[in-house]
Amino acid sequence: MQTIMLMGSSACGKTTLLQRLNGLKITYKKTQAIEVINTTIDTPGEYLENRAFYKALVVTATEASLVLFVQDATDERFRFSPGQRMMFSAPVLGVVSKADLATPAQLAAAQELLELAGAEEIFVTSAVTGTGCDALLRRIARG
Ligand SMILES: Nc1nc2c(ncn2[C@@H]2O[C@H](COP(=O)(O)OP(=O)(O)OP(=O)(O)O)[C@@H](O)[C@H]2O)c(=O)[nH]1
Ligand SMILES: [Mg+2]
Repeated sequence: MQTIMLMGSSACGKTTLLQRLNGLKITYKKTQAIEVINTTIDTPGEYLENRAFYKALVVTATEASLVLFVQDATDERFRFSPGQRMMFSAPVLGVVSKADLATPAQLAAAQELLELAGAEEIFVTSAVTGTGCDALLRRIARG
C-alpha cells in the first residue's frame, strides 16, 4: 500500500474515508492535528481552509506518494483553488465524498471543480456505503 495524504475541508469525510479504506470501525472523531494511521496521513480540514497551514501540508506531502483532494459533493463551498495540485510534486487524485447523499448535479459539479484544481483522476465515493472505495484502493495500490 502506498502512503497517501488526505486533504479537504472540515467535515468533508477524510477521516471516515481513511477508516473505510483501512477496514477500521467507522466512528466520528474530529481531526485535531496531522495524524498517521497505517499508510494514510490524515490532515485537519482547517489546514486547507487557512493558507497559513499550506506550508505544513506541503512538507507533510513529501512523505506521501499520492495526495488525495477530497470534496464533499453536498458542500457548495469549494476550498481548492484552480491548479492547486501544483503545490505538490506527488500525483494528485480527486475524491468526491458523500456520494450517498448527493444529487447527480452535485456529483458532476464536485468532479468538475476537482478537475479544475488539477486532480488527474477522480473517484466518486461514499465511505458509508463503500461505493467507489474498491476502485480507489486499487488505484492507491498502483501508486
Ligand atoms: N452520509 C455520509 N456521511 C459521511 C460520509 N463521510 C463522512 N460522513 C460524515 O461526515 C461527518 C464528518 O466526517 P469526517 O470524516 O470526520 O470529516 P473530516 O473531513 O475528517 O473532518 P475534519 O477532521 O474536521 O477535517 C461525519 O459525521 C461523518 O459520519 C459519507 O460518505 N456519507
Ligand atoms: Mg478528520
